[in-house]
Amino acid sequence: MSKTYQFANNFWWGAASSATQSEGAAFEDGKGLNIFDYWYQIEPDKFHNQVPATDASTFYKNYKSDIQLMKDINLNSFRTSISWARLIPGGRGEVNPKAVDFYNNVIDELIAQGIEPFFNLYHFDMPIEMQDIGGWENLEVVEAYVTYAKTCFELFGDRVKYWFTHNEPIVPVEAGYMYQFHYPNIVDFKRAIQVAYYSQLASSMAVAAYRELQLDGKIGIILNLTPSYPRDESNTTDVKAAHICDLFFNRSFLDPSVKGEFPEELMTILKEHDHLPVYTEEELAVIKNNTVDILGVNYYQPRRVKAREAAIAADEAFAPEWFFDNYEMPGRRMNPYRGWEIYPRGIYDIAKNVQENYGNIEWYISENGMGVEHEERFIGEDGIVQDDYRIEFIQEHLEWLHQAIEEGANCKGYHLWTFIDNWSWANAYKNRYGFYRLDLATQKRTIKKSGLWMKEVAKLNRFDG
Ligand code: BGP
Repeated sequence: MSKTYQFANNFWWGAASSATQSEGAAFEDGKGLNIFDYWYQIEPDKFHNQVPATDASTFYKNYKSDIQLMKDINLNSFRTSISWARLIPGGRGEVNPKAVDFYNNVIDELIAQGIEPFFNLYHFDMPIEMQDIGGWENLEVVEAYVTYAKTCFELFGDRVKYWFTHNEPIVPVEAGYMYQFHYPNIVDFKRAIQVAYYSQLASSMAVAAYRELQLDGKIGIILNLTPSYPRDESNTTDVKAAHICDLFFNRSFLDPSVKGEFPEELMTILKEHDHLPVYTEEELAVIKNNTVDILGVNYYQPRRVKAREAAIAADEAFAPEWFFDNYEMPGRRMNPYRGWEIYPRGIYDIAKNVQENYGNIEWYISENGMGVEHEERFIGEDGIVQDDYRIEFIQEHLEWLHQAIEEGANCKGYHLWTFIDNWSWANAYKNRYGFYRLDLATQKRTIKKSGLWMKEVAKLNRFDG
């Protein structure tokens, strides 16, 4: 029997992207280089098919017609970011007037089309000059970021009402300082912890700066909350492994952002292993006093873990992997076109956790989506990608989200990753996610079947499941 899933009239139906992943024009109009622009210059092979961010989908030039495409499918919110290196080339000093014009134009156009701007300040794209002096390991960079954040609030805060300090701050920690996925490709867990701590401090200081300006809006942080499930719920060592994984990869930012404190258990583990970051009591007070108003949640797939099996080798440096192994659960449902697990119920579990343990703070899905390699194989005779798999993916996640909302979860919106297929860090255009297909050669945008589906859902605030 079919059921109607009705959402609130003011629910945000949106899509998400980020500056570096959509703007293109990486070297134009005074923009400075960020770590990805620079990394491409020295190691182009690290990028899928050697495609750089310069080839992102030209939102810098086509923002007007792209916003019209959002309007065409009835989206009422758009989550993107400001490029620090475009607004303040080099990371500190003069503001780039062309960037101010660009972001003003984008904001004004979104508002004119009835689309709410959700703006994030930092999406992995550190200005290279800031990285050169140590990136998030250096307090000077934290201060430069806070000045940049304040500049954004002053320039755009009269119209942007939803602000976020970071997107997935754990990713630069893991990708840049633990697992060598992103520049600066360092493997050093002690340094990773300092990066995490100063990223959190930067976020809390930006919240303080926002509050001082007394603007009429809300500020939060976007976290990739990844539920970590134990192999065996009845095995205490597996359960403990999942718990520690959650402490390291979710609660390390969630707790200080929402509750103002790092989890005590996490601090004890770090202390025992001589891995506490450099910190001061004044900084901890800033974190304590500047918790967020709102939360963005990115959810793609869960993490499954089991108790670590191998003994710790004498020369093995301390790392989260001391406590758990990843677990490839037999029979788990995989996305056959990208290799990530599909587990829609995870969104419900996140919602319950936020409701029960984080004061039921207002939140939004700020990213959720299904990446597909070689999506051209699904283009139908009418030229439209027949992405029924994506419709099914979105619908199932929305069904679980709907159930959580019915049970009191304070989720106010859903943003698909992404709007038009976009460039993605080292993966470039490998995985396509958009409501619109992007033809790389011509830059032509063509709606997909999922875009047509969302057009109806966003119009009616409901769908039949
Ligand atoms: C998220 C990031 C996005 C985007 C997405 C898809 O973690 O916030 O910026 O990259 O993942 O990633 P990918 O294109 O690598 O599949």
